Amino acid sequence: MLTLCGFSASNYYNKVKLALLEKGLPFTEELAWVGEVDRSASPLGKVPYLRTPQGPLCESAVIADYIEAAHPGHALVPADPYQAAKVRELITFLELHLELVARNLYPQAFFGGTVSDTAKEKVGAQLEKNIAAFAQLAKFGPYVGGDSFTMADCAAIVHLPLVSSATKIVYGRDYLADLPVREYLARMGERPHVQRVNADRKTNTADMLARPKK
Ligand SMILES: N[C@@H](CCC(=O)N[C@@H](CS)C(=O)NCC(=O)O)C(=O)O
Repeated sequence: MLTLCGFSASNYYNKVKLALLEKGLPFTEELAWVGEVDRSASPLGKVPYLRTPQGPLCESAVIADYIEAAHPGHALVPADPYQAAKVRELITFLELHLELVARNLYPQAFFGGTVSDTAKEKVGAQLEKNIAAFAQLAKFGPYVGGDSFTMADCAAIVHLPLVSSATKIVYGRDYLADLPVREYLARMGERPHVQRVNADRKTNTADMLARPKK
């Protein structure tokens, strides 16, 4: 049995949860807020982490690779090595070149803090460049990598909305507006497992906000 640990307001957690659901794998969830992480399983204290019959694993991309390799049924990564690499290429762009850059804006966008003008300028320029590069790779036809649902969609469904919201709030403009992201997310939102992940995210976000501040 697999146990996914973390909390449903986390997009990294949801990327793995969606992959497990789409693959039809049985799993349980173990709630672990930031600060309550089992550091023997996730030494940096980050979520998600996965308990497997062989031991724990952390880092969402690594966990996604493990799930796919250990349970090849309902494949979310193509068997062809080149096509598989194209899926991983998209995931790398989404995680590293979009989400991780946009994350510098989150203190102001979502947590009531501020980001300096210098940082805003630097992050804005980096995002413009990275989004243009991502646009060259993404197909949205109808899935992010082309004609089938893959692990890249599990990443796109959780990462793209945050990039849109953060840029809209901080710069007054959605930096993804020129891509068909809204239509894509609406299409993906029709999938029952995406609906479940989104519903759990809303409930868990409310729980998180209601927690006493430490
Ligand atoms: N590279 C990690 C990032 C995970 C991550 O940053 N998770 C956030 C929650 S969304 C977290 O645990 N933050 C707490 C911290 O960094 O201490 C992954 O892909 O799993």
